[in-house]
Amino acid sequence: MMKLEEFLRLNAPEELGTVAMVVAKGSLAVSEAIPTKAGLLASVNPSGERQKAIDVFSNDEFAEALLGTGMVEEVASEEMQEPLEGKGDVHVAMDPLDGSSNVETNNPLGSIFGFYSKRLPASGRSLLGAMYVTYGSMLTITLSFGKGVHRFVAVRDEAGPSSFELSGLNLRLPEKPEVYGFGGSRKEWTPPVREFVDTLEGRGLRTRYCGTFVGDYNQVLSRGGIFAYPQFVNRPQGKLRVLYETAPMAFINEQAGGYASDGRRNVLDVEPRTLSEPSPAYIGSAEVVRDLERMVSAEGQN
Ligand code: AFP
Repeated sequence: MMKLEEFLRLNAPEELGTVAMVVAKGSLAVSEAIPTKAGLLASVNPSGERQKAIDVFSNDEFAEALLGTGMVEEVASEEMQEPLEGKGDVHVAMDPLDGSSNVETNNPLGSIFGFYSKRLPASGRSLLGAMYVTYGSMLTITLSFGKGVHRFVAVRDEAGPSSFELSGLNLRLPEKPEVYGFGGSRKEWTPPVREFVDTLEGRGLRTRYCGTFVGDYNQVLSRGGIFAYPQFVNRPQGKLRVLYETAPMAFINEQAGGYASDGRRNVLDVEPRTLSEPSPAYIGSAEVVRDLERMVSAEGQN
């Protein structure tokens, strides 16, 4: 079995390997803290959502560890108004605890990291790598530095601390798409999104939705299909943030043979003007997402 440290030493540029390793260690601390830090704090994040103790803890844990590497020039986070400044070349955008409203129901949670080469905000085209953590039935890390997608699982060693062991090399989306999950409700979706969803069951897909982007995407990566947080009639920009969420996941998805769209173009081509700019997102098996893109963009031309 190959451990994450060794994999990174052999397969990642030194800076990214160091940064990925501190994220992995941070995820162990976050995972342990979830049961005790689920109470509500009276603070609100830049998007106006109430923060829980675990949101603040995971933000601080990852930000401090990343800046402590001496390789990170800035850390921008969904949980902070302004990026934190450090010294180095890597620009990190993170959602330190994705799906935190799932704490109460014990559905999976996640963390998402984009490693950019440019000052933020920047488009996904300047991503050097990306990774996501799943806090589910297993703690896993899925990452890409532009040469395939690889997965590691945290294994508790009886004699010592947990380590991350390779569990999947060069992951690819399966050819036959099986699942779909769309955020929001039918009446909120725009007509082409509704029409597209109506075609999916006829194509043999079935619905699966857990309410955490990472958890929902993770099953699309394993089973094939599509996850979307779409454009709404009254919320044309959707909900998910380009910099922290959709671009890093699109980077990984593309490396696994998939495609991600904002409805008109590749998510990686979206140029966010602000750190927390949202965008509709449709991500998963290339053929399915391209069909959706055709339907959504055709509607726009009428
Ligand atoms: P929270 O972090 O507030 O739980 O939001 C999670 C999220 O941003 C993303 O992870 C999910 O895909 C999406 O929201 C779920 O949104 P709905 O609750 O509207 O289904």
